[in-house]
Amino acid sequence: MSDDRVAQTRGTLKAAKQEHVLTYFDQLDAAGKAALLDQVEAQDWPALAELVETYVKQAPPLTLPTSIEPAPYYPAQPTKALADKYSQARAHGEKLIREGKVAAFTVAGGQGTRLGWDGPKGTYPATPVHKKSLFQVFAEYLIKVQRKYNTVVPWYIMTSPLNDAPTRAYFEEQNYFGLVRSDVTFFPQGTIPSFSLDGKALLAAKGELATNPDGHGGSLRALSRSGAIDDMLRRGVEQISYFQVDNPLVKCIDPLFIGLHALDGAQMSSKMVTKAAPAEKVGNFVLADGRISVIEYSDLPKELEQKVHADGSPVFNAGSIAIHVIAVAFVKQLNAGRFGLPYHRAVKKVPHVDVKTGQAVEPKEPNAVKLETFVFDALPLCEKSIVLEVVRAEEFGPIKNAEGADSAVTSRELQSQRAVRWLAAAGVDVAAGATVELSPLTAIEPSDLKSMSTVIKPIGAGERVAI
Ligand code: UD2
Repeated sequence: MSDDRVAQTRGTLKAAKQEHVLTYFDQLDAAGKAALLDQVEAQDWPALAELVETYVKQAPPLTLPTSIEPAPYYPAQPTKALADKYSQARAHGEKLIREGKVAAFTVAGGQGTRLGWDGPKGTYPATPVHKKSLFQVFAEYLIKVQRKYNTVVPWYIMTSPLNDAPTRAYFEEQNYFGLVRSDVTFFPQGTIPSFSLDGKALLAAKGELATNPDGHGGSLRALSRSGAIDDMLRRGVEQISYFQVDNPLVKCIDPLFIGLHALDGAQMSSKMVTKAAPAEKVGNFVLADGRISVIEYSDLPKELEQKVHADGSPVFNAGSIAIHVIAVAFVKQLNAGRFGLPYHRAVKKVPHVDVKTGQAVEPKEPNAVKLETFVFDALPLCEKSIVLEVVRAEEFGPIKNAEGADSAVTSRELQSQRAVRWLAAAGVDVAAGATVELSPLTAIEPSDLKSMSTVIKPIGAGERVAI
């Protein structure tokens, strides 16, 4: 490796007040030196130096928009006036799907620390009877859509450098669940150094920066840098159906949502559920200075959170479930300019090497700042954005925690209850207390079960059945 390269990197780090990163450089072997230089050069140090001042050394002051109103939304049940629009939108969404203009996109780069699962979160056993993984549920959903509409829905999965290899290996092992391999694309998201509270980039080892994934907001850049957007354009894909890896109830591809978004000429749209309680820990959809935006639960002023209508119902009732449709042209346009999403700051425990002593430190208290961007912060950049209300029990049952709320136990229960509702609506006799798993290959919406009542045997109390 050239002395010039090392000198240049030292200079860049020095200008950013981060020269300690190369403290142990001379002790590394040739491969170690090259790896550290590669890692350092991949970061934008002048930009990081600014971030350290604005976001790391102190939390930036919270600036709220001047006007915060509830966001307008399409209701889950169309009013009479909207009934025709919903039918047209569904038909339009189906047309786009049939014509191969829709892709699925899963953000699966998170560290999943709350779940305590030793592997990519998408490999977590999610379903109530067969314990199929989250990835399998989505794969079956996409196979069903492809069969139903005689089309191809390419699937893009954003990983992180930490879980990319095990995610790919898992799909290989499972033979892609029957999907066509060339229609499934993995790409890792970006990372950003984790900083000490006084703004120094931490070292995970003597020859390695400690980094964290740059948040799901990083997906908007990673889609472009990885070549995924070019691949979509080659395939004629116009709309991206975006969902998180943690929700097995998600409608991976929803013709109504896609159709409403496309007919209204929106760039990025969102689904919302009525919050379970005013202080529920989800982002809030608002109209902020005239633009649809999400304000995190922790940032919504208390008086707005608790504000009620005359009938006592909360005014800010629209919770984000992190499901979006994003126009390919919008992602391309963002990346053509210099767009930057705001950073969010979290203080966490990050093990590291102490540069003064060379000793490994396992912190007992939070010692580091992790910076992330959030995808919903792109909403105010849209000229047009719509919000569609959906029924929580039908579309939201995430697995986030090892136990308690939003755990595998609650999600499996919700999956089974939804299956029972759909089967009962199709005329199948299901006794209370049964556990039912409905594969997306069988049905992705209640109408797929029409006329199944004659084929499916009645299900007795206490039975565990997978259909
Ligand atoms: C998110 C939303 C919350 C609500 C909830 C619904 C934020 C900040 N909050 O909360 O408002 O909508 O979801 O379930 O988004 N991910 C990456 N890369 C990263 C970080 C995350 O791919 O660098 C993925 C992660 O794999 C997961 C998703 O983003 O699929 C959500 O991440 P989270 O668990 O940090 O978000 P959560 O549950 O706190």
